[in-house]
Amino acid sequence: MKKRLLSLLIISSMIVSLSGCGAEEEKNPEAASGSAVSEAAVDVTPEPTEEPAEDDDNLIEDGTFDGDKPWDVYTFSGGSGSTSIEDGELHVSISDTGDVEHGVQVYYDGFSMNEGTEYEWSFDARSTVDRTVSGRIQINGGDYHAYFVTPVELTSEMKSYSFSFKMEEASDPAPRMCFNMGMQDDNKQFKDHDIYFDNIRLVVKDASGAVASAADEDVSGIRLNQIGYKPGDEMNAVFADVAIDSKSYKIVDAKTGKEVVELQMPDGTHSVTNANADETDMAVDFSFVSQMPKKGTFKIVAEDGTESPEFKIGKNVYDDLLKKTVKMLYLQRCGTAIDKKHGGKYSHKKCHSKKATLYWDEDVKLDVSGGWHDAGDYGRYVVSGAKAAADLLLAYESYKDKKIIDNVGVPNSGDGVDDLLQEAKYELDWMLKMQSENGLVYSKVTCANFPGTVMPEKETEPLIISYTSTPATADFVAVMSLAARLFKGTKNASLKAAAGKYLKAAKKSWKYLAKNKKVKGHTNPEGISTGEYPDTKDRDERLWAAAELYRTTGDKALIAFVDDCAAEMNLSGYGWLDCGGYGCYAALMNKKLKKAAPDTYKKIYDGFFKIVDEAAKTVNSDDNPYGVNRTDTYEWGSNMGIANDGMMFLMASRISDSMAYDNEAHSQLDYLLGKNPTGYCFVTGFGTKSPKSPHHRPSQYKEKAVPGMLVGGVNNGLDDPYCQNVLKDTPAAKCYVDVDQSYSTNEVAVYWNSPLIYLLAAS
Ligand code: G3I
Ligand code: 9MR
Ligand code: ZN
Repeated sequence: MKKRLLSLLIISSMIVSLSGCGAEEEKNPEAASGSAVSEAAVDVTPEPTEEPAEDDDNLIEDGTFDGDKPWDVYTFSGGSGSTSIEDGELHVSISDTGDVEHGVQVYYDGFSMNEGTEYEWSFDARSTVDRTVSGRIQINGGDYHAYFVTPVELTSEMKSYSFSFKMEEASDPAPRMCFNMGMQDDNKQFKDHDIYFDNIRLVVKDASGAVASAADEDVSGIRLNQIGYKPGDEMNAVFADVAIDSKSYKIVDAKTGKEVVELQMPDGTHSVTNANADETDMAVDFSFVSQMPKKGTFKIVAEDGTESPEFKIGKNVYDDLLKKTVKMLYLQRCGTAIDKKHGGKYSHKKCHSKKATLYWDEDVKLDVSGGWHDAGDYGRYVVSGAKAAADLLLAYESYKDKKIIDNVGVPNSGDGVDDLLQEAKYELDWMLKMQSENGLVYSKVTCANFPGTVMPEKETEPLIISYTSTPATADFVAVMSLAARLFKGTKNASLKAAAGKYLKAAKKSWKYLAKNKKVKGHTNPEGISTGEYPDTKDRDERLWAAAELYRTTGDKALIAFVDDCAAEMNLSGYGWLDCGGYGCYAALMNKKLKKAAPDTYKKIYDGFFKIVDEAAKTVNSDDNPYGVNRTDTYEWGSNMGIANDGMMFLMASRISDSMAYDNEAHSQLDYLLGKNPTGYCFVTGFGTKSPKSPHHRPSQYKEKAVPGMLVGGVNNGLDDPYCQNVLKDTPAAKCYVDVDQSYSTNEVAVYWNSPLIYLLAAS
């Protein structure tokens, strides 16, 4: 803060934008202008403040800029600027406003606002050119509409501004205060100039009208799989901070409330301190209760009356869930129209079908239409897509004898061909188009930036193909080889024809990799801000590629490559980043390898089972009531990690030709479906308590979540501004929030659904 006598300011004609959020505004995430929610009363108190008031009640930390942390700046569409602290003021240096209002946006996140409360917003500001900027307090995500917006006319003289307004919308625990300093309504663009702010204050003026917000209530303190169990499954619940001294509990019929059976706590049941969830937990095993009926819908009732969510027992408990998780992939299809019959509310016109341009050569335009939209965004990425397609193919390969999945409710359902294969084919046919001349595979095709909350066909910015990478290329080889093998074994002519093409493509890319051992990693090219999927190592991908291609072709020349890549650090993972686990599986299910190279086989076998057994130990450890393979680290997309662990255990059972790890696998499914510290069944539309507001553009646009989507889940890395605000004091294992702004906990993705599909196909 600079001590100065501020000049007198009279705000005479304050215009408050009351325009709604039109479709045009939704195009760019940070763009939307004011909504009709806040009525601004302009405070025309022209009192200059010589000494600022005591600032204890300021909701903005260091609004006087006495520290050394400037606000952050976001630039878009030609805008360019930076921030610094200069002489106790926030200095914004702008070299180009760009051509949209939010071309340069300086922002502050980290406060909260309550419905019905009146606020006063004040600050001092000046600019080296006479111009208008837009002061906004807005929702920080979705359509970014403003709770309060006002033009701020700046001159070279430091003036103070003050506004008061009432928060008319629902309380927001994580809004954004910002100044949009791009091109304003009068279409004026500016080049080099500087803007200064000081004494930024937001204070509660009148809280008497505040509306109490409904707390997000837990369904109950008993956590269990909210979908249910098949007869014979291991069944267990966690009593989290409730009834932990219970000696008995009841199972009641959920509909009639009638007691089915009263049970004593099994011997050895005891409570433990669960530091990561900040709870005292008691794991209760009710698996082998012979009195338990084979069919029905039930609840657990603890001694103190606490009730669990409902769960079913029955042979078909997962059928509907499996169908919807596969249908989700169909609804993610790009480059095609989704009709009313199959898409219902989420039907849409053909999207993303224009040719895409190579990032490094604008003269080259390619047809790379097709594939799935990756997640809540509409990008299409090879490494994540390969993982998703592989899971479907492996689920088919492993469980086809148990059931054919041909009733998902997509156009090709009921044709006698497994829907998992057809859905995977949709992605693989797109991936073929991503193969470049020399065999290297392009990493992704996206627009330069993420779009606003629009349906897919409304994302019409130019499509850009990013650089090739060796991880993408090796993934391509692996999944094409796998598909070729499986498709060849079907009776379907179109799949058989595809098998030939896939194998040819796999060999071409492998040829490149075999000759070029150097890793070519991937990072975002400058100016592209969509998903990065950065990866700088490719030995795990190469292991998978060589093992899968060898399993399909029997070409012994590949053994040396398998052996070469089979070092311990490359043997784990089933994700877009680490995928050595797939390589192990391809190698260890291959009798040819065992025979031709027993040492290599043993090396991989030992390495793989070391990982599996360590994971099983953690899952089963006494102080780990939720039975997952992790303690204090929940990364972005942890639900994928947990589903992947489930796959790993099932694969270990298959490799060892036993059911040795099936219970551990089921425990991962239980976590995803409700036996976790958040009490959420993490799949939209399923369970007693499930995500309602996923970060998924079609769901956000339609204001109703597509059913059957697994959200990312707990993430104590707090990787988005919303959860940074709201979850900062939350224990690790509970860092999840069902709000669409929180893309780092509540987004969905095709490759998060796919390992869940694998688990459900196995169940
Ligand atoms: O590799 C480290 C690991 O060593 C460490 O133990 C762990 C602990 O946090 O972090 C690991 O890195 C994480 C990495 O994912 C791998 O799991 C990063 O912290 C984390 O930020 C990173 O998140 C990824 C995110 O993009 C940001 O890059 C997610 O996995 C990935 O699923 C997500 O993908 C996005 C796409 O970019 C765009 N489309 C939507 C999609 C889903 O959100
Ligand atoms: O929608 C985007 C999501 O798919 C990504 O996983 C995420 C991280 O890259 O980013 C989301 O987009 C947000 C962007 O990163 C920052 N501005 C807000 C965007 C949407 O809320
Ligand atoms: Zn599309």
